[in-house]
Amino acid sequence: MGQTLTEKILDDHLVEGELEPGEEIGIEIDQVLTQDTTGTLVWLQFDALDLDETQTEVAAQYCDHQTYQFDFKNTDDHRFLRSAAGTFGAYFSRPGNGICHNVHKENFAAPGKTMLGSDSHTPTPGGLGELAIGAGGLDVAVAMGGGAYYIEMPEVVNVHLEGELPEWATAKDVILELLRRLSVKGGVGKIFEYTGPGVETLSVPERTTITNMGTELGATSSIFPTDERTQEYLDRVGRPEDYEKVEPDADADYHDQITVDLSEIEPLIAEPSMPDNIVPVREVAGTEVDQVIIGSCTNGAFEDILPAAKMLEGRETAKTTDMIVAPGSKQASEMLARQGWTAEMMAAGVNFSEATCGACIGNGHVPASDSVSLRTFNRNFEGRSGIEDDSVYLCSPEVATAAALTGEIVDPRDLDDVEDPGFELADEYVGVSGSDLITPDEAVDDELIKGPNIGDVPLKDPLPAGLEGEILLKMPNNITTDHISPANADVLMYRSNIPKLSEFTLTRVDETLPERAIEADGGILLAGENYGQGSSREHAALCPMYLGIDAVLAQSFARIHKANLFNFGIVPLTIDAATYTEIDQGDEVEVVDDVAEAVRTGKEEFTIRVNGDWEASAYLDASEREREILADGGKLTHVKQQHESGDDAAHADD
Ligand code: MIC
Ligand code: SF4
Repeated sequence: MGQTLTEKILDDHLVEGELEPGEEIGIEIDQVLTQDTTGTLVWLQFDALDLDETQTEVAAQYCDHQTYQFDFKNTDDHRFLRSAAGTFGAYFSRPGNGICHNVHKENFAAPGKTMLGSDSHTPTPGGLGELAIGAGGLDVAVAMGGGAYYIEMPEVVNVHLEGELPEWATAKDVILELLRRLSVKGGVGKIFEYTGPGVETLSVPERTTITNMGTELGATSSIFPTDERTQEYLDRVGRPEDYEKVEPDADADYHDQITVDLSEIEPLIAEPSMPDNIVPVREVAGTEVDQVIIGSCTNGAFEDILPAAKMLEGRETAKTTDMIVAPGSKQASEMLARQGWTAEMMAAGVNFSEATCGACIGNGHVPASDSVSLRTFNRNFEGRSGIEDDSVYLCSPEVATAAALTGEIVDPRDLDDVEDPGFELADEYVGVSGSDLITPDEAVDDELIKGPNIGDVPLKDPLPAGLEGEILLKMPNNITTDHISPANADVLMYRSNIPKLSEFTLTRVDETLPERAIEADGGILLAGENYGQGSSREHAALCPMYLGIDAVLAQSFARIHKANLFNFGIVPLTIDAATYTEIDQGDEVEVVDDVAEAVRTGKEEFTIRVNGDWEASAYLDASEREREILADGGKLTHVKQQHESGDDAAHADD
């Protein structure tokens, strides 16, 4: 049997383990990406590990999430990040230069490489045949220091594309169709590999829309083979030499296959408030729309905004509907401006934003109360836009623009006088201003500059023998990291100040949680399926750890969040549905076994006693390495100990 493309790239980078689904493997990482709201912890931990220089081929620090700098603390974070990039040898992309995934795609994404990034949409360059994975900041820091990245070998699923997209159907609709079929947890433990004759009908930016939003399926990554379309894109962005042919063997053995006939795709939309709440646009046509935003790492590229600009040319947006365009990169902004499209869009009523994540996480353009917002983004989790009870829909730039023109949701196929603008690449990608991407050689700092809000990363004690506590919160299925550690303007400024950030932990579910956790001197959390889906932010584990949470009992965990729980010494135990139903908030739960001993010796089934009254089983699914990390009280302590004992963990093992 031949190999899948995923297996080939992993094989080339394998430093430990075997490529058997479910087995833990260690891989070498070529490129690393980090951004402003996870990056501060990455560098603080890089420094705490006594690492002094990045070892990967590319390490890039972007400033994209909080570029409006509402507070001096945001600006201090950016200054710290520039100083860290300079001190340790990373590229530094200045605030306003664009969203990490967009700028990385334009400048560094390359076939056959591996990448780790402290952002969940890191898989975006999969559209160019790069195997890119999102992870917690500490894992990224270790990889940047030359350490391997460890992961359970995912199952590789073949998404076989046939046919060609019809008029008005877009790449966004392809990934929405997969979300419709598979749901937000359909991709957990999987890598989606796209093959088939439909691949060559999609250009690189269309492919990266699909790989970007594969994250919403819960997938570890998504990847396309490379071909003439990849070469064409790399030629036009000025990096023809980065092209390499990468593809699966003809007889590659996939775990599963899904077929998507592109010719049957129609305009789709995700209704509030989950990215898998998909319906055909026609089903919700007529819904009045108050706000439309085009942007984000999914659909904020030059090629995504161009169709909107063409649709708007010579027309006006509805008086009831505000339209905002937030390009994904300054390069896209500059190109649109130079070609005259910015002026066309402005004349049509568009309000232009700087290149930023911004509204995607509730930083700016917060919808009005009781209003409808249509966005080309990838997530519409409740409250993420900055207001609880929001009504955010996700769709393609074409569907968004149709709504801006008519004031209501409309399938663009039903527009009378507007033609499908199609999808095209620019002849040449110009305008990456040299001063916005500072190379390691051009670094302007050589020591860390910390503002008063930038604190140390707290550590946890080694795992004790006894583990017991009150169930402080019982939560339903699909709790996101946005619930656990929100990311809007009031909160983001504390990403480098864990004691302060902890005060916001899970307050979107129950505002008394932080106070109660401190009063009770810690405790245990209880959740349903897919706990911790969404972002890679390790703050969603670090803050609960700071509040004294020792364990999370859940029916299942999202991949990155589970890794972050290990990294910060919180025990993630899986329970069945019946146990979940029977345990209530306020119950006292005790793990009967000697936890430290059981974790170290590889025990998988634990007994929990509830209210001293009845017992149930809870399971720990962890590799030997994860067990050691947990028992030591977290990865920072674990790696430091290995360092001190002469085992150069950060470079060799961990
Ligand atoms: C997101 O889309 O939720 C974020 C904000 O980009 C996060 C990173 C963060 O919390 O800083 C992600 O996707 O990992
Ligand atoms: Fe930024 Fe939104 Fe993309 Fe996250 S999903 S990186 S917040 S644009």
